Amino acid sequence: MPTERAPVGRLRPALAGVAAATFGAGAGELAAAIISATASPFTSIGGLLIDVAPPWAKDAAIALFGTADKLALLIGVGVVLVIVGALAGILEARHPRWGRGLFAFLGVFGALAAATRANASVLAILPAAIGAVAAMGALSMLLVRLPAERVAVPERVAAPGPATGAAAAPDTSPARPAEASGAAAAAAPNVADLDRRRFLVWAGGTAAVGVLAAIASTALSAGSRAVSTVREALKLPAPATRASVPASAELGIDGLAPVITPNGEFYRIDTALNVPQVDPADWRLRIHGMVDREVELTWDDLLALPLGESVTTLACVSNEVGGNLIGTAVWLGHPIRELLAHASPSADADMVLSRSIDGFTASTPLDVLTDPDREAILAVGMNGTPLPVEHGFPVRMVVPGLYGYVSATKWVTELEVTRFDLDRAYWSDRGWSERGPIKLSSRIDVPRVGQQVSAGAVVVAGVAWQQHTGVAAVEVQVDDGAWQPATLATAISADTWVQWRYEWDAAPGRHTIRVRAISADGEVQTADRAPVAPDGATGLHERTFDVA
Ligand SMILES: Nc1nc2c(c(=O)[nH]1)N[C@H]1C(S)=C(S)[C@@H](COP(=O)(O)O)O[C@H]1N2
Ligand SMILES: [Mo]
Repeated sequence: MPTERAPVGRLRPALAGVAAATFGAGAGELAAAIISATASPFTSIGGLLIDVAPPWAKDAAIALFGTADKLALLIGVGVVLVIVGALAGILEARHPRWGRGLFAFLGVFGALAAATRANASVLAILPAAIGAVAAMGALSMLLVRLPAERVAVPERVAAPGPATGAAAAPDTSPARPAEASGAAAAAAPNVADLDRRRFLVWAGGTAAVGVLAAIASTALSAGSRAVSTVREALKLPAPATRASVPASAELGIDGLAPVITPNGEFYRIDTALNVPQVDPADWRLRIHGMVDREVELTWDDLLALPLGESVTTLACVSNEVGGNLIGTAVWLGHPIRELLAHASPSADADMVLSRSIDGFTASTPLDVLTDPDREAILAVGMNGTPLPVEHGFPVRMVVPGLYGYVSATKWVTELEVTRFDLDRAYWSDRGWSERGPIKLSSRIDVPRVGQQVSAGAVVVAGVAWQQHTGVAAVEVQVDDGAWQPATLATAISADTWVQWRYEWDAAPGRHTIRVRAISADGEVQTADRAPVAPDGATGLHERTFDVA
């Protein structure tokens, strides 16, 4: 039967759909930048995926993309958006309303994702809703502009306007036999070319507006940039007590991790897709739960308390043997035990669940936080500056001896005194141990991987750690020889890593160097390998060199 509904091609409707999706995404991001940065449909969908992803998927993403895993996720969300957009275009061209329905569904999904983010307000559903409506509108608008030759003939004839008025041109095109019937088909070559071009201009323009809106949204979320401005203008009070880093703690060997890690080189682990922006003026810490008195603290309250410097090595439970998810800083802060003493925890409490503005939580044993001999602090400073925004500005926790996931809450806003048998923290819900004391470990930094090693005297060097216990000795093994003592630099304290060096008389050929640490408790670092999950890797770090 001649075209009641002509076969509609797929390419242009798909293009229209992708353009409409881009337009909608741009509108949604722009709305989020104006209404609430945390309601960005893109990042809230990404964030939702991170939170619901099974642990193996996260581990695979980290293995595949390393610390670029978040970027990979956002690109993935973008690719899905393009695919769904194309699908919506094709659907809408065949079954009007189905494509728009798909966009509506996407909008509901985005709104749900935004509404379930930590600290979401009711306004959080707006950007996704606005984005979906924009995409639906753009899709309808583009589909009526689909080029003539692809549209059913009756509709063409019925369509008023200058395009049909130009039907005087004779059909000179043998290339379109399928359309060689009726007045509209006779007009096809010119009109269709014009329509095609017009369609591409509209589709391209729609997509471009979407991209521009997305760019504008990143510029507009500069509201968030205000926090880094506040931070830069900030001057922390002078420390009441200073930490001393003995010169002999630093061996100064090229390629060896410096004993104090510069802020810009400090590793970062975040569950949140965008770095939380907390203005100190709005910051509050609430200590509540199983306590006699609730305590609330403002930024000014905290700065008015005595702030002391302490040097602590922070380590991530996801650090592989030999890995670099570890760093040491001079932290400035106030002991958490003092604040807990004000709150007066009940006798049967055994855990503090700290909570971040981004929804992250950590479960820290109460006795670790109240230990008078351990500098578990609310930190405001890192290596002489206010905390960098990405390291928890304005306030984070630092607890010597525990992996970061159970202790080092950044952007901390709540300490809930509770019990391990009542509450679970973010990572404990995802298969990691509820307690995370740092395991004894050591690493070879020098010679570096791939470095040319010549026969003769070769300096081997690295770091060793077991925070809050301390390292008594480090030993090195060449091939299958006897374990030889390395020389230790001065340890800053038991809460920090210590550098070590070993002079190796290297003979030509292939050799493997292995390192192990012995703790102040007399524990010898085990050679038994354990994976990072659920409570930290074990095994010995080794490197193989071809000595020339
Ligand atoms: N709010 C928040 N705090 C957090 C995390 C997080 O994802 N969000 N990661 C934790 C983990 S797993 C580690 S190892 C340390 C890392 O701190 P850094 O990023 O400053 O090195 O922070 C901890 N605190
Ligand atoms: Mo971590």
